Amino acid sequence: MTGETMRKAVALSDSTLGELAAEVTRPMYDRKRTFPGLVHIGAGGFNRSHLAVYLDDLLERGEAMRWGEFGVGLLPPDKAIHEGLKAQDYLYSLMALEAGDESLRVIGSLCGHLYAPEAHEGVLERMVSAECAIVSLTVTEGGYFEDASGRFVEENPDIRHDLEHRASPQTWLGYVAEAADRRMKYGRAPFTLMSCDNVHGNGAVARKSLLAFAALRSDVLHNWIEANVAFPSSMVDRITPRTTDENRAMIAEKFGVMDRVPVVAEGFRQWVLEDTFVAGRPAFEKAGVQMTGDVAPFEKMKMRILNGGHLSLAFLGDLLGHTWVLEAAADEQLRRVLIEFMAEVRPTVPPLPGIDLEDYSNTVLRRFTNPAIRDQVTRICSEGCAKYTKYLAPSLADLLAQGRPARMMALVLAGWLYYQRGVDEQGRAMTMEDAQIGMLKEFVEGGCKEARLALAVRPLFGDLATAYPQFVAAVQANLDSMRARGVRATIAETLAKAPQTA
Ligand code: CS2
Repeated sequence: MTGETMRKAVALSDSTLGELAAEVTRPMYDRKRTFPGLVHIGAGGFNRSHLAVYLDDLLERGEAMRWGEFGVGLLPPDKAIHEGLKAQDYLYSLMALEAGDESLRVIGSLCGHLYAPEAHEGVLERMVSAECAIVSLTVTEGGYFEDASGRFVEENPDIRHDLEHRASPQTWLGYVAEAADRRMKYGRAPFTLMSCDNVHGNGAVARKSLLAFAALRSDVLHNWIEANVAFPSSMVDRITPRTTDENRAMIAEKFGVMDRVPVVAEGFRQWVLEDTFVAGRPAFEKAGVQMTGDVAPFEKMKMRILNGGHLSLAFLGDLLGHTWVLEAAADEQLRRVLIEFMAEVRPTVPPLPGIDLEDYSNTVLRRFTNPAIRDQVTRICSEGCAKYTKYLAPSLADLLAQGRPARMMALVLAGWLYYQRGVDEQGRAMTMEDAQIGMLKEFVEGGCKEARLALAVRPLFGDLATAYPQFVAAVQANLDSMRARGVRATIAETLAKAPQTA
């Protein structure tokens, strides 16, 4: 847009909604009449491109004014989100990006937000309030305090802190357990705890962690939660890159909206949700949520093909110098890696009525190559240890147990190991973000040469090193080849051996 046509951006707030350009969608319902029936921990980009949007859809339909969302931030980066939202009457905009079709929608479903480290009691009050019927979570793959064997990591310092400081916790577990304890003592109805994380069996995982934590507080609390709280599992999906200053500038220039905390996402969204709620729920199905009795097969499909597929591009892509997922997916060699990787893991995904897994894979490829979405390769690479465990390890275990080829897995895994050197093929330092990387210490300190040193780390790889020596040898061969001849030559060689998919 040129200087002349550039409009003056309007700072987002309740009182300025009427001044927004006609093309900007905004809440038409009366936000003052919305009640926070749902308290959500982790109102970052994904929550605000997904759950909050479904709630906004329902509010727009006049379906249920009691199902607004009250957001809670636990971590330092949430402070800026809190301040931005507060200054904007908890309004924010969502820019949906599809090639040639960018749209902006102001979302009104947030009724409030608190930055928990500065408002412990306020957060607890919200969760204990009579109107709160659902506490929901987006705390990431690593946020459940369980190791790869599923053990609750009770020695974690944050968990110890929360056991000792019940009224000023740091983790979601501390808050939810204390809120449940107060509800129990006040004789209030329980709530449903709904995990919205991209974790296999997210409801069961949340339940297990919460029960383990509650048991460390008291048997009575543990038993009350076990008997009263429901934990629906779900499969959630919407690619939501990190918001950048460039996005903010585009929203101001193109749509005339000045928003401190906007969210950008692809147009596509999907939510498959188990229908087990104890204290009522919004009519999610009216907003396109697929309510089901068994989410597991949907999760497998999504995590193994889409999230695994993302990883198949990301580490190799970063090594080859790509900044954006789109760029990586358009790189002819990496595109083939992705296609072959998805074909390799497909047989480990159970059939789903009405879904063709090849079509699903093609949609994933199309979504990754959405030219309007600038999704960061570093975002996908971040927290690789947690992601490896959730998105690659389960399909690898099935492939090996079923005696199926795992060539692309060996390449991708070698790529991840080679990536740990921290420099790309041009010798540039890459951005490394992984809270659990200490697990690969021995391998990294040994110069990232010996796959065996990594693959013997049981919390990540279980008994892989002893049970499947041939696979270990294949990873080692890829790693040696990357060191000796570079990443491209190694990919080319593996692709030459892989079955050629369409
Ligand atoms: C990505 C996901 O972080 C990742 O590794 O694969 O965030 C992905 O974009 C979402 O799961 C899409 O729903």
